[in-house]
Amino acid sequence: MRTSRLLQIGCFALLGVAFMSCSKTDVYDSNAEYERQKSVYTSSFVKKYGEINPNQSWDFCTMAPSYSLESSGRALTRGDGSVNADATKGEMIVGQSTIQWMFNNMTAGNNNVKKGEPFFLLVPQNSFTIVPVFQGTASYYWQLCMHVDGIEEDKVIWSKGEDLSWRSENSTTWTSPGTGNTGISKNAYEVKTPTYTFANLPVNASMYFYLKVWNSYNDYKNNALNPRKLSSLDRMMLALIDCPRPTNVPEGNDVAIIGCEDDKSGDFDYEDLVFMMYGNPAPPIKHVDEVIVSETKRYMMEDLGEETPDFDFNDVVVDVSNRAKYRRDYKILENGGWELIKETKIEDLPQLAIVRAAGGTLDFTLKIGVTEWTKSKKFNIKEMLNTGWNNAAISYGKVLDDFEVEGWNPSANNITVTVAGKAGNAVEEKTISFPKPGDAPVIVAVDPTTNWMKERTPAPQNWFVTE
Ligand SMILES: [Ca+2]
Ligand SMILES: [Ca+2]
Ligand SMILES: [Ca+2]
Repeated sequence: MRTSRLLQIGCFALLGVAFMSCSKTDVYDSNAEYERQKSVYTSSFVKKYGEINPNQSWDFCTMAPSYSLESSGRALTRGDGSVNADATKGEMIVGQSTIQWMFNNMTAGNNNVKKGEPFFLLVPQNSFTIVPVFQGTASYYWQLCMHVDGIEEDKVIWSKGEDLSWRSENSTTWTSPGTGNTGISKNAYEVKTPTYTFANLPVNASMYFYLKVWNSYNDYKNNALNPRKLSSLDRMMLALIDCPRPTNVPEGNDVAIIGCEDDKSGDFDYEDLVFMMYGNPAPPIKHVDEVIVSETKRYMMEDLGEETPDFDFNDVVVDVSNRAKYRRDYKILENGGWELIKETKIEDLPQLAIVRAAGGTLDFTLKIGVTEWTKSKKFNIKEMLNTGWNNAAISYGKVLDDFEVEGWNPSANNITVTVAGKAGNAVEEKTISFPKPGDAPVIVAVDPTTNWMKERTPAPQNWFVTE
């Protein structure tokens, strides 16, 4: 009784100010319901992730530029059995002459940036094989990935340390460098390594390699935010095409050696990972004449649809990009190689949004800048899309839908999501905007290299707790 009298008094006192909004009872109730949901959410968040630092920003995105080629627009999926990025795995022993050749051409600690000209490749008609041959000394953890135009999901070819071992000349013991700081020794006489043969990629499609890099193996295991993506399109790799053919690569094959640098501010010796690529012929290596540079934020949201929040942050996942197209001019060298002379912006491209996942069961409308997108216009509201519900596979390259955006300001994060009430209950409808520092996050912004969570799996502790 006492409480309600106090409330009454408060209401009369505020009457002059609050009259306009009080008269619209539906809006008033809706706000009250939203405030209630937010406070439930906040206390659940604090219980799970701990007290919120009042200065904590929920924008973790680095806006690191990422490089891509203009797509031919062919959409090929794994559903088409004749075209896929699956490799046949084998094993090979790489002998000392190849390792020595590599050491001579990519001496550890030598700056080889001049050899690291940007490149992409074309898928040949024949099969070709990728063979890791060397792992340098670095605490970073990485995966070698391949993007092929027309194939939705990028392929992880090989992860650091995987099935790799070496032995010195007079030893019969094979040692694995593992996932940590240890590299392959300079005393390596032979390297025992997996081989990956690709035979079903779309012929003549463009492809490129990149390393996805975490600071440590633990960071990878804990799904740490914002792994770096270092690409052959951005001179983070070098290709040497005159490598002598090792004796156990069949005659008729061309052999290229590709070296990778794992750090944008590193030493550019390109020997952090070295792999061999062979085929008859090997995939042609081309210079990149036009490249699209994107700065992308991945927004991941909770729709506040659950009484007990699950913090899977996959109820809406949308990538929004600023993009521009650049032309690159080269000097063509006598040996057929090339040297990048300059890079010129040709044009700004429209801002682009790609809806990646929608793991909620309430309809919603995204508003990014001035552009709107509503789930029910394209999908069944109840369907949980690309979040691994019922053990379905998540495709992190999937484009559920894409659309041009106007007026997005990445530093203002002017994005909202209006979520319908359960069973269309208008009182429960709410509009969620990007959280202020110190508020419990209903939306977070990350790099597009960060994978979203599987359905009902809470985001890891390390996203929100920094020690
Ligand atoms: Ca290096
Ligand atoms: Ca959720
Ligand atoms: Ca969900």
